[in-house]
Amino acid sequence: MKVVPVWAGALAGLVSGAVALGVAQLVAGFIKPETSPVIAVGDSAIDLTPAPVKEFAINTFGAYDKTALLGGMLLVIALIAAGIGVLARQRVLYGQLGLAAFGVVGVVAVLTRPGAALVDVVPTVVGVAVGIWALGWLMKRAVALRPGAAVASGAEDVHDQQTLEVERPAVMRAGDDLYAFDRRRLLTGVATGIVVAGAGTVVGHVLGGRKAVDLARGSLALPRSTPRPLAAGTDFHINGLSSFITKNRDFYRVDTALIVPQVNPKAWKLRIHGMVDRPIELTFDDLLKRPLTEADVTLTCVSNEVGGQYAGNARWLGVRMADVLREAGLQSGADMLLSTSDDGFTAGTPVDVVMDGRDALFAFSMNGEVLPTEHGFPVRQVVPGLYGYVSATKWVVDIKVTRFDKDQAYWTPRGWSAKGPIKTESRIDVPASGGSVKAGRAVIAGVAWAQHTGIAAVEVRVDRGPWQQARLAQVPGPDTWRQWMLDWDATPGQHTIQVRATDAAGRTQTEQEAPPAPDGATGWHTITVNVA
Ligand SMILES: Nc1nc2c(c(=O)[nH]1)N[C@H]1C(S)=C(S)[C@@H](COP(=O)(O)O)O[C@H]1N2
Ligand SMILES: [Mo]
Repeated sequence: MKVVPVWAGALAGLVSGAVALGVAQLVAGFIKPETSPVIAVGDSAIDLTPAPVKEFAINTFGAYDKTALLGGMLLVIALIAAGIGVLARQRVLYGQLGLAAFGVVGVVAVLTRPGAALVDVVPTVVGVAVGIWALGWLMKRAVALRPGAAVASGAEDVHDQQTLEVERPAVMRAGDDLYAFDRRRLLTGVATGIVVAGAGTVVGHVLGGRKAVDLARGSLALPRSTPRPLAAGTDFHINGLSSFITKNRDFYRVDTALIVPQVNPKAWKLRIHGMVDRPIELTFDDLLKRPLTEADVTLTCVSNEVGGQYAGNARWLGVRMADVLREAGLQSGADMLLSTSDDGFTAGTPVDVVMDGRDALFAFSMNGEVLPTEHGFPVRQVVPGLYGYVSATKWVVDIKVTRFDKDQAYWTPRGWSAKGPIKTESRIDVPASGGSVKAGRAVIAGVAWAQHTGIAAVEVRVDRGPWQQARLAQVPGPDTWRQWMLDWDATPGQHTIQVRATDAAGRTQTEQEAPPAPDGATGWHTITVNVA
């Protein structure tokens, strides 16, 4: 084995250690995140660290003290693993014993955590077992029989290092010169190991994070809101017509997150800073203790095409953004709230809109349920009247009070308007576009929205005939969409149906067609149906 250079032994040890940790993380992700040996050893290290050292770490690294600890730990582990690999050059078994000793430390750490159970050692044991196997496999790949030496020994045996070391016949012991270092095979093995270690770590982390947040979501008791029944007459209950309230599971979802951010409410904080007199940091508990507001608000995405489905209406419960901002003390000249989500997305919301008395909320509940993770748990913004990309930051963690001429939010340099008031829109839900209808009495119905102004009228025309006034459902206020319907005597043949809405300020939707970019689509929703 001495034919294996020191660097190669160290590399094999390093990768075996990484595989052990990656596999352990993966298994822990499935079972219980806290049972990952890295976390357990880290927690133990924190507990065992003398107070002065801890204070030094916190003073030196600030909020990054945990990251620094983890980094330091991984560095030490890496050095030991490399050493184990160098040892394995003497004899693979020595290296494997070294890994096993490592495992023992991990097992002890896991078992001494408060509330530990015996099964908690499973991730460590499985991880170390796979690591031990990986080391043997890598060391085997690192040596090959020299060309021409095959006659003497039998090519099959050569790659079985463990028996090779112990049972090698005397004639072969004569020298390692029978064997050569096989760099290429070792490196392909190393690459495989890195992939396994990386995938295990990432997948385990995601699974574990999700589990912890699901648990937190499930056990959260929402503060009671002043129960407010749904205003009567908001829903015509027509088949195929969007219900007034969109169920959480049917609510459209738009965000830039590949993996839904998992934010634990226990660790969540909202920082408000920038052009304020008193910067604020709120915890989730702080938020729940504040006066609450419940509001029915229709969210709309700027990417919604005329007639599209990127709109939904829900009852949100949360804290008024204006109350919190007033406490922080907005400085004059500030005109933008730059909110940042846990995953780095940003939105720029006009200060005057949030402060004008409307129900702009830091929301933590949606339709009476704890906010679903994909809709921003634990806290998201909801601002009536603005498209989501400039206002509805999910997983919100930071608000910088600033100016539009100083800062830009996520979508602005990507070709979307810096400000995004929602354009008045109406949509035909029934009959379905391109569908067929039985001749005779039929109904045309849909929804229309003009958030924070409200819908005053909806008109429908068939085959470009005269506009007819649709009947409007009730609404609790100006911030939701409004159902509309019209009885129709459907005659056989193909028909074109069009709709247009007028907002409470008397402005009728423009016929002018515009695409969603840069600030929202316009035009009249037009469908064709077949009547038979
Ligand atoms: N963190 C984060 N929040 C976000 C987004 C995002 O990409 N990331 N997208 C916004 C956009 S464009 C819209 S339309 C709404 C959609 O909210 P929903 O997914 O709950 O329907 O979220 C907004 N909030
Ligand atoms: Mo959006």
